[in-house]
Amino acid sequence: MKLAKTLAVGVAFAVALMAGAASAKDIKIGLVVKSLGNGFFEAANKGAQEAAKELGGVEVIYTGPTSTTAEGQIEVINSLIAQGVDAIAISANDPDAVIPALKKAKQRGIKVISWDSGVNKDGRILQLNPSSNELIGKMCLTLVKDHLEGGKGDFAILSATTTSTNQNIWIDQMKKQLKDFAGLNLVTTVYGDDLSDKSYREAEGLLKSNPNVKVIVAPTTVGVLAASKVVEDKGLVGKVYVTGLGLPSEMAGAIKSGATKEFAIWNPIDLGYSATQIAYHLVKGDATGKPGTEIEAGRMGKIKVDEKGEAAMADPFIYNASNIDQFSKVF
Ligand code: RAM
Repeated sequence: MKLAKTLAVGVAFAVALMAGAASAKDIKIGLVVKSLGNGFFEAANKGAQEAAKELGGVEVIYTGPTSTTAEGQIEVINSLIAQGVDAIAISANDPDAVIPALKKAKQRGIKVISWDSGVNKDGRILQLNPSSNELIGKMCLTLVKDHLEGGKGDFAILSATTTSTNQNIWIDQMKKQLKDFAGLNLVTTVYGDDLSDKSYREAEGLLKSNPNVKVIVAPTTVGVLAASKVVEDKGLVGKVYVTGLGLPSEMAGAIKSGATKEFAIWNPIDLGYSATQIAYHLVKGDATGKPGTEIEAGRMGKIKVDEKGEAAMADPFIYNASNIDQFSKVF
């Protein structure tokens, strides 16, 4: 009798323990970024951790390669598969090269989405864009125009890597919409690979070989910062301007020095928050992510998936001397 009772208590205790273990960090989400050490992704991770805390029982594993390569991301994906994550949310360095690794993840029952820099259809359930791609392209050209005297002149693009999905889409959009911006002349596009040093050298080189360039537009937070440093270091403030997509916290100095008058970005914290919410609901099974459906994303409300399997968040916002101090404290 006594033994039976002890056994029963023991079993109950073991069951309670197992239930406890299952509810503690039930769901693991791998948040894969283009590379570590990029302030944009660190801000996105803040949002991701916020979502994890809010949802409860969720662990977000923030990870990525040290350099912006697809090979590095493939290694990271394989390691996440080995760790038994439930979902992977990736900002890809290449829309296709990561697909075989992501398909392997899918075969193991892992829910895969892309966010920020997309993966092509075959490799993910959906792609979360920060904003409308068309609008980002138009915004970049408007920023160039605003920095050119009389709204006319030569400009150049400093991008991230040559295979980066998001930058390539935005550059395409800029080229498509150039016809609506009379007097803007795109001279060249160079690639700094979202590495500070390389971006700096590329910006420096392009100004040397194209002395007529009056504006560098960098649709990357790493590039825009590096190009502003070149303008400051080479005594070009007031002669050449830099603009594009930047983080207020990183670009406050460039606004103060005059290397830029204004630039734009969406909220990276909200982006990481939403990607995590979406991944969570896909794992829970209360959302499919299929075209035409909606997914609950906590404080961001419902996110709608379009016919192409993509969703877009808010419009980009412009930062200048009037609001830089306020926002540089946020991201
Ligand atoms: C860099 C990355 C990221 C992009 C931002 C604007 O941090 O390339 O993918 O969205 O810039």
